[in-house]
Amino acid sequence: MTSQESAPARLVTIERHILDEQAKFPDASGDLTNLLYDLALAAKIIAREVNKAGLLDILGKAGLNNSSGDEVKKLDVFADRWIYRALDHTGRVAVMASEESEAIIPIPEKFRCGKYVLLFDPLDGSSNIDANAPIGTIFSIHKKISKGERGTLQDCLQPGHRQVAAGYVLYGTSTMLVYTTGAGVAGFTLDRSIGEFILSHPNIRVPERGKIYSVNEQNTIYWDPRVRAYVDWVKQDDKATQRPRAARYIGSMVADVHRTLMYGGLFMYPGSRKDPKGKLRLLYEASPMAFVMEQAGGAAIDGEGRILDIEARELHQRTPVYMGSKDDVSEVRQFLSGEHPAVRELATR
Ligand code: FBP
Repeated sequence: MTSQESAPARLVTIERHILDEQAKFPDASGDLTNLLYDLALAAKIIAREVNKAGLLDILGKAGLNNSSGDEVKKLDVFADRWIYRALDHTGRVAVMASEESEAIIPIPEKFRCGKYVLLFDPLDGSSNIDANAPIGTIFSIHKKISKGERGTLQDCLQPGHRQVAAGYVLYGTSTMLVYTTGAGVAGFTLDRSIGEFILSHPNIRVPERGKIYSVNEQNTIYWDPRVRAYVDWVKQDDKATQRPRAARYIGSMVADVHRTLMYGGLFMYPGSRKDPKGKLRLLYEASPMAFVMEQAGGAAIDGEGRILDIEARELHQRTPVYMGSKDDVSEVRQFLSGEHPAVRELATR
């Protein structure tokens, strides 16, 4: 086999891929392309710090609390700051919103505003940082809809089906960036030796049916009986319906959803008596991951309808989340609506 034959089919950097995607939109100005570049750059810088977190004084708490009263980690602050600095001066963004900031983040007056809106969770799964478990960054991009020159809260509170792009960076065994612009999902792996995100997962498709369920069962006692019935049901023995299913839960949404994209199954963070709307944030976590999941052939609901159809009212609103393989999502939906025979049988007991 010649060296040419052994080389990867096509060596495609993320920059090359984004440009190819742009070519599909004849009137594209290139702003979205460059915005995605900027995010890829920020991801490389954050990956560098995450990768050597154990060696630097960057682990542990920053002694701050974010808008939801969660304790902020030093790496959160670092990631938040670098994403902001990669985007604030580019003239491509009109306003930003971060899970770590109470209010919207305006573009400094000295810089021009652009036509896009960036919402991001700078470091998702931060409770895993000090345990060196996978963490991630999540981003969601919308078009500016408000009339004025500067972006507003209204620009940030748009339903998920209006996203023009979304994705995440997974800081795991390798660093991956996975994104969609509404024409399928592609994954890139960071080759640190050349500092490039290389196309490693073209056209990601989630299996129609999975054998894995992913949920924090610590909250079982607070769940609606129909949610409990579903989790009990997946543990029973029935080969015809791929049961019992394997339980997998990392406690970092990016890592749990990425595994679900690769292997299929269901990731869920239900509402409960304790937190009726669950824990995950609509704008920074559920909506962008739902866009990716649907673009990969999967589904994402809040227990009733599509997560991408939820009207956003507040910047930090939360939503229950059920996403993954199409068949698994329709199954859990049947439990939540009370239609599934196993739930109806419960009602007769
Ligand atoms: P952060 O974005 O603040 O880290 O919180 C979100 C998160 O860590 C998700 O990544 C994960 O799915 C979930 O919270 C884990 O919550 P729990 O510890 O309750 O299972």
